Amino acid sequence: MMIFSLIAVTAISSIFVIFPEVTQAQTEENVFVTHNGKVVKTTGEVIDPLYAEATMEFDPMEYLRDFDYGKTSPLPDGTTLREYTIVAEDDKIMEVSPGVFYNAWTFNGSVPGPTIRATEGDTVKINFINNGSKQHTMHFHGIHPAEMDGVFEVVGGEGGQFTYEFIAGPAGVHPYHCHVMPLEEHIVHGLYGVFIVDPKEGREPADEMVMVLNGLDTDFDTENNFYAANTIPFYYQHHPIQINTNELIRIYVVNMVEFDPINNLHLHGNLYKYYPTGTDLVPSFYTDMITLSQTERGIMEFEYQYPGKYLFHAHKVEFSEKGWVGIFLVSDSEQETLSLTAGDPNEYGT
Ligand SMILES: [Cu+2]
Repeated sequence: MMIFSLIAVTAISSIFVIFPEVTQAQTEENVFVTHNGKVVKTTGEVIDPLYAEATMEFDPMEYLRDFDYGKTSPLPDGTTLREYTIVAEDDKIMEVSPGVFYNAWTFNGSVPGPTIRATEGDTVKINFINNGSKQHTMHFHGIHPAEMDGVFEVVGGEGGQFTYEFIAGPAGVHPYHCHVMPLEEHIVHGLYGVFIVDPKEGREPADEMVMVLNGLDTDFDTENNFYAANTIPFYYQHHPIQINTNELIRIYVVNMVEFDPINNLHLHGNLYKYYPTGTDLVPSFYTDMITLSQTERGIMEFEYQYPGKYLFHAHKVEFSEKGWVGIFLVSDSEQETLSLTAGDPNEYGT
């Protein structure tokens, strides 16, 4: 405990030395020394976690299967209105790994923001409130009018508001993100999330999950220091995702890694059907490996035949060794069914 405290104090003190003061929003370059002694320049804002009051917690297991369907109400023409309130902030500090602090910019207090879900043809209404110190917007990928694109209608900080309203479509999985310049900075700090549009006819029932592939530039040198599926490096390796044999798994995967031109996803002991962008109901590939550029995304579907532990990870090994790796823990659904029915006195008669 002593040693841990000492390490923690040393780590925090070294951050204090590296970031001696909270700098104000500015456009001139800051020159500073990173954790590993490299001297770098950045126009980004450097916040000292010791002096930041707003900390945030993020639970990747909860995020994985959490879908925000909004507040629904019927419209006179028989279609559905879905309303969401999204609040942007840019002062949160998140401990992404022990002793590693990150100035997270958030939609509704998390990175990624909430997974917004609607059905094709629904009217989506987003009440956007910018409580950050900088200008932010919400730019959705998909089809919508120009003035709903979240690019030119910049929303000022300290309470600025804008209402985005459009018809959800096309069916598929799309990213949303802030589109204020410098874009790279606004994205890499965490202002992004997933927008799922379900086809009108629905999809086959499945155990559904969202995986946002992200990178964390913790020392502001425009290179990622950590990689992850859903923000926390190595999280699903230490907390395997529990699934069952012979059960359809559907993953909505979105690549939001900046700085590196590609990312990829390899699944062990299995292959998956892959639907690029999720816009077609017929899969384009049956593979164990996809490669994704920035904001490329799609839907993966698979079932495990055999129980056990299976890795999934970037096959760009640098990324997996810096955190983008996880485990599916597959339970035998047959055995579970057997053990449940074995105790049923009506099963064999009395
Ligand atoms: Cu922004």
